[in-house]
Amino acid sequence: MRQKTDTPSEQLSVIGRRKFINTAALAGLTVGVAACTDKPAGPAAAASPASAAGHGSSNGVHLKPGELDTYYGLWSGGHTGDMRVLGMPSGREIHRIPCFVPDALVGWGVTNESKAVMGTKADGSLRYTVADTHHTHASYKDGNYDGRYAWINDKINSRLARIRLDYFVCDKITQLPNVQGFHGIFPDKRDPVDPAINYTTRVFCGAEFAVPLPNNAGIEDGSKYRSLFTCVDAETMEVRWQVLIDGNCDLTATSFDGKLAATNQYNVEMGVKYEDMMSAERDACLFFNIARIEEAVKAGKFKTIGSSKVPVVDGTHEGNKDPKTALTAYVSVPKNPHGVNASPDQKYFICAGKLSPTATVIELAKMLNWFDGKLEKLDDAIVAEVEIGLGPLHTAFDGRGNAYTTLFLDSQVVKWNVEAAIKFHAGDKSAKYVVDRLDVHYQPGHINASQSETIAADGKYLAVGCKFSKDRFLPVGPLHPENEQLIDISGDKMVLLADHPVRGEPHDFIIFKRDLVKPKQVYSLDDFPLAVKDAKDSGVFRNGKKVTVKITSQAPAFSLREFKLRKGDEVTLILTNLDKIEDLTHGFAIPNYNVNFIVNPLETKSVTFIADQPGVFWCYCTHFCHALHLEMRTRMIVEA
Ligand code: RUQ
Ligand code: CUA
Ligand code: CA
Repeated sequence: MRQKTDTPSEQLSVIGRRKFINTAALAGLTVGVAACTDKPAGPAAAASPASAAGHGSSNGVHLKPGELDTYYGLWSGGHTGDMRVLGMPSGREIHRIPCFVPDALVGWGVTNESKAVMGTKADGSLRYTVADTHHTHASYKDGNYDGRYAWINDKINSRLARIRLDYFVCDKITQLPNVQGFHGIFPDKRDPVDPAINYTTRVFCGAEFAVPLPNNAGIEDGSKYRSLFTCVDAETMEVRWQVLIDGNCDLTATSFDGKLAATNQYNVEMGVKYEDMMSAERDACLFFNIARIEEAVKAGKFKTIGSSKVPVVDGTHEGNKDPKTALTAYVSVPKNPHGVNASPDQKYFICAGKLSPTATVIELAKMLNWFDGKLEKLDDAIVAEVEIGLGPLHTAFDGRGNAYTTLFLDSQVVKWNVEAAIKFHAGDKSAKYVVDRLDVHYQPGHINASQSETIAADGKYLAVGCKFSKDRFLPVGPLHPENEQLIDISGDKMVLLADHPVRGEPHDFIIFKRDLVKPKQVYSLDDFPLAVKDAKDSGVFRNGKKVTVKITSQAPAFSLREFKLRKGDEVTLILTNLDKIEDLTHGFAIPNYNVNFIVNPLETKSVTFIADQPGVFWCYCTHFCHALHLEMRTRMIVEA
């Protein structure tokens, strides 16, 4: 069992013993993972759920039939390329929102409407069918979520998708120019200049991999590759501007006043091999002065790269030496940091150390002072750099001054007090900043608390995305699920409440109060330009070889009992679901034509295909809708 440490001094000695930095870090990583394999159940596992009964949480986790959750959770699905919607605290998966990759349930990537969002090649086929989602965050108003949008990234193809939180569907996808390995995202929380804009209007995107600029120039020399930080307009989803930087981007954070965004940098070395990327003792947390960047763009102080029209401003060291005009500031943080998170008291950004056993606390007011020329040394903005354990990755908050950081190598969550850490760093060695430690199972990456990065952080639940589940679930062959663990943080001690196996490979997530979104369950016919508003408008409309089939669904029948086509026709089939009551969804499948999609109440969708196979094809309803669901079909007759 891992030794628990309570006082900062005890903790220092233990960390000292286990300390590994420099070149030992990678070896340490392997040892850390291996050592966990036969780790006995920790104190947390031994604590019975009943011990949480005092907070009422254990009851909350196991909802009675018919009871609803109190929070929504939005989870990125990793390289399944989707977003998951969970009810919390039960952890029940309620929905998957397809965005970047095709989805057979709803026909995402099959219908013309979804293909238009996803992007197609000249021949009409999908441009991409793989994706790797990492981070998801939602739009803000006055420092809390406003229920309009969520965004999610695709690291493989550098795409940003937007999810409408009224219908829980993806409505726009933007591919970022000039970058690869788009990783961190965060919406801004208000405008840096205009006080009337107290809500999200920008989404910031960090590119992790450096590439030649443009990507067909200077291919061999890796030291010349560059990385960019990108701003996307939250409404139009157009790319507004980019910043050319030294080093790379990783995770992203934004301040509550709208003035600052930051990304942690683990590759200030600009290395192309991992040994190079971990050769420096310190990397950086790179700050962006949003108002100044936008002034520079307005003043025309930018260039463009290759065929992209996006303005690119200079955020390099060289171009930003004078604090009073600087667009960027590189704050030094220990070796290969990972997450950067904004504390809900609006005062700090916290960088986790990853290859350093530390967390670094940067005070935002001091950063603004530096940009005003009033802070002598940039690194004086660091108000704490304290040891918390091995492999720190991401940090969540309870709104009571405590931070919760995942320790990948220790397989723990450490709860630490930010103000106490600041005191300790300032020289008060009696300041006990580590409040609690809890073993998790195993190797945690992302972590988030209910309402964590909002001014309404409520300190109730903590979810931890454990990358390895090892022995926690029934074995199902070589591929293990991940283990999303739920922790009660309402008391002084963290209490482990539940394990949930999840299909690979969730990364980031947010958890927010259910009343912050107002989901709609029935569409409006007018939302769809192609809607077939009346069953009487159904029929086959021919224009040479181009044929439009208009059809409606109303349980238990489609408006056309049969429709006739000729071999070689280019067919666009439009289906409107005229059922207008909640939960009455129909499906439409065409055998041998690779077509299946669903239509929700009052929704319209279309598909286009060539009628290249003559014969009779029973198109049938694939979504259970009625006692006569099996009888709900129509005949597509293709004449040779
Ligand atoms: S990163 S495990 Cu892709 Cu979110 Cu930190
Ligand atoms: Cu309509 Cu099943
Ligand atoms: Ca580094």
